[in-house]
Amino acid sequence: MLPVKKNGCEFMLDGKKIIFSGMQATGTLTLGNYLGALKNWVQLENEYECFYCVVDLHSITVRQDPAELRKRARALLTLYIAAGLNPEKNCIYYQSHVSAHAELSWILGCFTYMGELSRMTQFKDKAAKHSGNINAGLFTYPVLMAADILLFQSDLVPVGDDQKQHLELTRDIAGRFNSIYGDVFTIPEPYIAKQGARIMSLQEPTKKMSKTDENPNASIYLLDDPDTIMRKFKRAVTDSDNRIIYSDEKPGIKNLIEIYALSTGKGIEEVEKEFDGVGYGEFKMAVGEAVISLLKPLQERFRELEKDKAYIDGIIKANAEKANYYANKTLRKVQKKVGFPERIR
Ligand code: ATP
Ligand code: LTN
Repeated sequence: MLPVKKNGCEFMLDGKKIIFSGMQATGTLTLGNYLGALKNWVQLENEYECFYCVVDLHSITVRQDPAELRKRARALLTLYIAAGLNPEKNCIYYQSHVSAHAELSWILGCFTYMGELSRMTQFKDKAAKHSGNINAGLFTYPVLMAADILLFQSDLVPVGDDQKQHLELTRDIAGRFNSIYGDVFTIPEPYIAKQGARIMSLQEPTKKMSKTDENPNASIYLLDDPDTIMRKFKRAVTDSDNRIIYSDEKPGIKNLIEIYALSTGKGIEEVEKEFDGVGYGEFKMAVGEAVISLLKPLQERFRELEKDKAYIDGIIKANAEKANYYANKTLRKVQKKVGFPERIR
């Protein structure tokens, strides 16, 4: 493979465009995380050079139990692989194993305005939800996210549409830095799927499905057993009109149609036709069955991988080395640009 120079940083990436994304180890992944993000990542590995991070630094913006966090972070990394990401082709790693994330975040924080950060809707939502712990990390969370993305000279960032605002801020910070110091960072583009970008809560379908929802019936977790999945769909909040139509006025049914369509690979209109005249009870069972079949192979693969400690450890080690290598290239360049003294070797 030939080294490729990208903004002065050497990338041995065969000229492919670079993709970066991450997920927080704050809970077990939901169907929303899968359909809105992870499932789409799997299709990108041949065309792009991909980095997928378990963003454990971000996770501590909300108080975590240490043993639980460690366990969840490992489960998340294992789920990335179980969902089909080949760890030989995709660099799957823990954010906390690459200290450049935190170092670049500090520097970028000095190029980000308080006003910009206070406009972030995720901050407002999380501050309201955790009113007893509105810490500075929660506020500067998007700066760390910008550092994640910019460290790898990423071209594209596949995320659900809740992250669009953070992506725009990342672009602003990168542009601001480049306008002072020259072309240091690649300006990333969001990569948001048309369908599935926002899977909604089964209990409050006007709110996104989230892995930290207090009501476990609101979310389908990727490791839920078939009975639990079926029970949650049967209890899903809908309306009393009993017609299966994809409409903004029927958020519960709209969400179920979308989940069914994405799980089976069918189009929205095809689904409407298939269930024309069918009652909600029967439809909910069909959605449950479709999701159970969708998740079955992933769950089986997860159980196998979980037992293979040496294999997962090997991936963690090798990929952390790769990620450190590329991240440090950008970090050293940034440090030089802002005027930090050269390292004596
Ligand atoms: P938390 O509950 O801790 O806020 P979360 O479930 O929102 O977490 P994240 O770790 O913040 O999940 O997000 C991981 C990825 O999943 C992101 O790309 C995000 O855009 C996507 N995502 C999260 N929730 C949904 C959803 N309901 N529908 C579609 N995509 C989603
Ligand atoms: N903020 C994101 C998680 C995240 C991320 C990233 C996504 C952290 N760093 C870099 C894409 C690229 C979230 O809450 N879903």
